[in-house]
Amino acid sequence: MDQRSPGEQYPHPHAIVLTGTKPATTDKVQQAAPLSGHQTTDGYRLWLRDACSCNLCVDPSTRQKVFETPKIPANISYKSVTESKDGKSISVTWENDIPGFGPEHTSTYEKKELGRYDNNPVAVESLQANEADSYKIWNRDQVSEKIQFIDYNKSMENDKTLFEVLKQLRLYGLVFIKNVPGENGPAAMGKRIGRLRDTFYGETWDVKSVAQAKNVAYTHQFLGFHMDLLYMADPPGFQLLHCIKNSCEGGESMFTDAFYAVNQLQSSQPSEASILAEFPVNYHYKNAGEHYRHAHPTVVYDTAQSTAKTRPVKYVNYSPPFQGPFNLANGTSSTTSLERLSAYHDTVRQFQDITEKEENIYKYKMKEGEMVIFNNRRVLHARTAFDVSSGERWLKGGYIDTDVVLSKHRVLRERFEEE
Ligand SMILES: O=C(O)CCC(=O)C(=O)O
Ligand SMILES: [Fe+2]
Ligand SMILES: [Zn+2]
Repeated sequence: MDQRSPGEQYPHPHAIVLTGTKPATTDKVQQAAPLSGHQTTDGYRLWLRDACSCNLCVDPSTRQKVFETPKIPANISYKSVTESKDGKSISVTWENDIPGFGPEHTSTYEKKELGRYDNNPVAVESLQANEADSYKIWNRDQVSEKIQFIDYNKSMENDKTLFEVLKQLRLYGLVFIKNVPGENGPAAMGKRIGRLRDTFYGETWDVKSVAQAKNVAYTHQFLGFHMDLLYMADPPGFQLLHCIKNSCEGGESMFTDAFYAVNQLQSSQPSEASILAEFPVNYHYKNAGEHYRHAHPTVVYDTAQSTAKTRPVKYVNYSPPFQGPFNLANGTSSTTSLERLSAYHDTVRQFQDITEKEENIYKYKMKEGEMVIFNNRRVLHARTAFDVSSGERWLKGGYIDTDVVLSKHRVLRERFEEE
């Protein structure tokens, strides 16, 4: 939170408060060396000033930016640019700096750090779990080779092991934890990673077959491939399911990589695949005193990373059991016209065919004491029917937000993968 009111001056003891901006001296040649090329442009000057993270510009305690980008004068320029003796950093002083910043303000930048941002819009986003070059799409054989069952105690006690868990999630969106004690693995793991997402199902919830179930998951029926909570605007990024009892016949878990299916469609029918990103699908949950609804397209591309050649997928939204009727714009050329519905239907059928092919499904009957964690915006989950007369089945579930997982991942990555 910003404690200052807008317009209040910057509280630096030595700052000289200017009330206006001086016009730039046009007769003075800019001393921009050792900067060169695009780094001498007006745009880069603005970028560099904005990026200063000295103790005057970024509060050392909160680590938050103290000035606002619009306050940078358009005519700001370099007073001096010098390179450090070891050549690893540069220091800049400013002409026409932001009002309130005096001559003592020196901006210092690590060249390596500048390079990270330079000409690389992806650099800042490169820690995204769904980043194109960091996820590996899979079919059954590929994931079977890579899937890991990681020891619970090790992942709780050892940060490097937890990093392995998060890495599996980033790459494949699927990981298993074994030797999970007690009856609430999601609560413990949620706390270990950060915190669980609380929903109307509770912080954690029980997947058991019950009478008058309020969700198809809480029955013994076959449950087809789906994602959870798509009737919300921001569905949870990750889901945890801890198997406490599974002595019934049936009740096998199935997982399939929806990104793989999109990828296959894209390469075989690029023109048809695009409708998956355009046609909105309604999801709803209206039951037991709740009424949630939200529309999502089946595919969301990561526009921040698109190039002419690739269209990396950011999310897939697919959850047939929770679908509501489609909106219709009869007789118009709108996204949701009847014609477009037919085209959508055609393509989503092909999408489903791919996700349901046996060679694309990782099928596994979870044992007591095992917990699966998967990316709910990428990997579809399903389970086979089970026979309640033959035993007992009980899973404990929970959700974690993508941001929470990414935050932990970034912190651990910095420790264990220092580039
Ligand atoms: O019973 C299962 O294995 C999965 C149930 C389910 O889809 C869920 O809890 O989200
Ligand atoms: Fe589910
Ligand atoms: Zn600064």
